[in-house]
Amino acid sequence: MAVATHCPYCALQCGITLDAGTTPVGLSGRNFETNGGALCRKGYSAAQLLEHPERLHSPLERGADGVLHPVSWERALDLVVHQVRAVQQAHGKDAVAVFGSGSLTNEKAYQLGKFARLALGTSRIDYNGRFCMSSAAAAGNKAFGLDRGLPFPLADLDRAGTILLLGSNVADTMPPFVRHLESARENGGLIVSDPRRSATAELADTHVQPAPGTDLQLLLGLAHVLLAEDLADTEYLDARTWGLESLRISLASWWPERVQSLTGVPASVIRQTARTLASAAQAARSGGKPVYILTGRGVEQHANGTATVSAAINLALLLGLPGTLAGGFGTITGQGNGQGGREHGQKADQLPGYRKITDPAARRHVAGVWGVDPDIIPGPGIPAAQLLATLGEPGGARMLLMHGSNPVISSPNANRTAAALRRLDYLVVSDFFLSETAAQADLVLPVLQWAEEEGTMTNLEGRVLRRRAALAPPPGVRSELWLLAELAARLQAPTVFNADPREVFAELGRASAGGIADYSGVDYTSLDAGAAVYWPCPAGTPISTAPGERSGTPRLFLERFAHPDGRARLEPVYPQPAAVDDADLRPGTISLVTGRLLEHYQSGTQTRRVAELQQAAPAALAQIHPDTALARGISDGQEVVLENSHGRVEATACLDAGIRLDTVFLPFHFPETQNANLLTGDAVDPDSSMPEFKHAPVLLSRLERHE
Ligand SMILES: Nc1nc2c(c(=O)[nH]1)N[C@H]1C(S)=C(S)[C@@H](COP(=O)(O)OP(=O)(O)OC[C@H]3O[C@@H](n4cnc5c(=O)[nH]c(N)nc54)[C@H](O)[C@@H]3O)O[C@H]1N2
Ligand SMILES: Nc1nc2c(c(=O)[nH]1)N[C@H]1C(S)=C(S)[C@@H](COP(=O)(O)OP(=O)(O)OC[C@H]3O[C@@H](n4cnc5c(=O)[nH]c(N)nc54)[C@H](O)[C@@H]3O)O[C@H]1N2
Ligand code: SF4
Ligand SMILES: [Mo]
Repeated sequence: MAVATHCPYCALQCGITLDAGTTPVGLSGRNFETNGGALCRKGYSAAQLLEHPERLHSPLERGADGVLHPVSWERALDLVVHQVRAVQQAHGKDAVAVFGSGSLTNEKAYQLGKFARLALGTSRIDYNGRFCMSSAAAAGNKAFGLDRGLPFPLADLDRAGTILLLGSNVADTMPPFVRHLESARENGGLIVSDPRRSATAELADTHVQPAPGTDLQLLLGLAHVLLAEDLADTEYLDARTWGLESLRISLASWWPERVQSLTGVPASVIRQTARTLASAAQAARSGGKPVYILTGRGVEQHANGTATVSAAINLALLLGLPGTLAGGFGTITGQGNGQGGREHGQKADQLPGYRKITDPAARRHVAGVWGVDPDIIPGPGIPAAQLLATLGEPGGARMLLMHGSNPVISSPNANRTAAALRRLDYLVVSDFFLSETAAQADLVLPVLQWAEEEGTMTNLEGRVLRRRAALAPPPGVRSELWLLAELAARLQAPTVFNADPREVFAELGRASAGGIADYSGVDYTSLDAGAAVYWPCPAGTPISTAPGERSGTPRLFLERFAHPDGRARLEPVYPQPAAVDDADLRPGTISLVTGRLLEHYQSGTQTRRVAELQQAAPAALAQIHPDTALARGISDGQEVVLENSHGRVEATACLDAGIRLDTVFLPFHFPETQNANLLTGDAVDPDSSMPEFKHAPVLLSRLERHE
């Protein structure tokens, strides 16, 4: 029987039809608003992982021989409970930590947060979205009082005349997204900022190539020109924002020639771009084509990531765009449930509904839904990079439960993470494959994949979608909701944990009611009947199931921003000098930028197991400018070494004149000696705790083999 569901991978959540009646399971693109029926190679091949021979079918316990052996679920659950008790008795509640994921359904993300706080009584929970959306979230919260990646339906871009896309390579990371850039392209208005000529930059009418980590200065320069040339929308600024005067002061010294010297983007291009944006915005206000500013990880995954997104939002506000039909600002969420995953309590400082864990009223409300005393809910924990770095150290956690991340590959300074995981007393990893992190675990728990479970995901537009089961659970494999419910009961949690996704969603709705991300008006029945629902959607909101109609809040901020006074905040930002280890200030150092290839997803646990994807991109290629290579005696296809004070990576040179001379690019999908995160450091953004993934000083040389 054909089942309508969505792709397991990224936040575009393309529509998919699964047919379990065929062998192998049939998978095809389904006409859905974000993808128009198209899928990328990852989506098309996703069903191959359902019946993959390396799929885990039994819990695995590390024996005295150091090897992982199959054990029964009974034993596995007992082991977890025994270890939790032993570790917490010896070292306190916070000695057990939980790490979640933007891949989890809303139901699992919610349940994991509740499990950490109530069943374990620990404050130590955070998730891999910290590595993904945190800078955009921090800046969105400051400016608008609310963080929803796109505060408008993606289809709104289909009318755009101008799009400024900063640090996003959707042509590789979300190929069907490109259709939503077509209108701007036809208008000659697609402007892309990327230090390399990415597949997306290739599509642009204007490609600016700032030095890695300098988009902040570029954006300050653009905003400076708007104010210096009187091009800002003062009527909008007066009516809908606060802070113009302090913003003006902060921008005074960012004249284009100074910005050129820091970014490498010519002053003339900065002036021209600012004027183009201003005239397009002015035209849009009088009924012309809308103007959008969008950010991706390229500008967010820096120690100045939050400041950079704030600068991009300031630019959009100066142009009078957010909260109008003349355009807007948005950030392109990454993981499948990167949006919902950041709303329901996986974050160290958060309770469901995007509530603050430090807010007494929020604690009372959520405790009421959970049927517990608010005082037993722990306070805020610590962010992901810090949580990982301190494992096994005094004050750090000694036991870790991992759900949906593979930090041996994907966390910054991977050598440090691997050492931290080794210091743990006990590591439990839930996954469907033996990821590099699972391979280090004391206990591995096999869980269901997307096509075997029911649930909801919230896509990059804030639209709540149904993930549907097309296949029965394989033998030996359990759902994570079942797992958490069983463990909670055995740990004598002070409240009930339901294992039925529909029930959990209804509870999540109640817990989120009155919060920023209010889901209380959403239910499975209306989603199943085809309703397009965007949060916030408080209980009682009329829901339409008519095709083409939208319910909830498809467009945020049209009347007011989410701050109590309804106004957006202009946030003055002052660039801070980059923190670089002295050891890395050597002559000949260039900037390592990391990111994604079309064929692979994240740490590669899934896509490196799909033969056609693995064959298409089997190993790490280092993208290097031919002149940079020539100066180091490197030719195309040769083995190279990249090194710095954190580690050393081997890769194959791929010469490409589209990348800056001072920059080298590596994908982060590969393990062992090809793991790009061996080179990323410990710096994090002061507001969001986002690691500096996109900028690391490295020395590049030819690999000399001494056999
Ligand atoms: N194929 C594939 N698709 C994916 C994923 C995947 O792993 N593989 N992951 C999903 C997830 S979780 C995410 S978060 C998204 C990420 O999607 P994107 O943000 O599009 O992906 P990245 O490749 O991380 O970075 C985008 C671009 O930023 C550029 N960049 C690096 N440093 C800078 C800089 O300082 N300034 C500017 N302007 N640009 C810079 C890089 O050269 C790169 O082309 O993709 C989602 N889709
Ligand atoms: N150098 C560098 N590093 C980066 C980035 C970068 O651009 N450069 N990007 C960062 C970003 S944006 C992200 S999002 C992270 C992502 O990196 P990770 O957090 O490692 O994410 P995945 O590779 O998706 O890992 C998910 C793991 O969970 C499993 N999994 C998937 N779904 C489920 C589920 O429902 N339940 C359970 N229990 N397991 C599941 C998968 O099999 C896989 O092993 O990487 C970050 N790291
Ligand atoms: S673009 Fe994203 S959601 Fe769509 S098929 Fe590819 S991985 Fe799946
Ligand atoms: Mo991400």
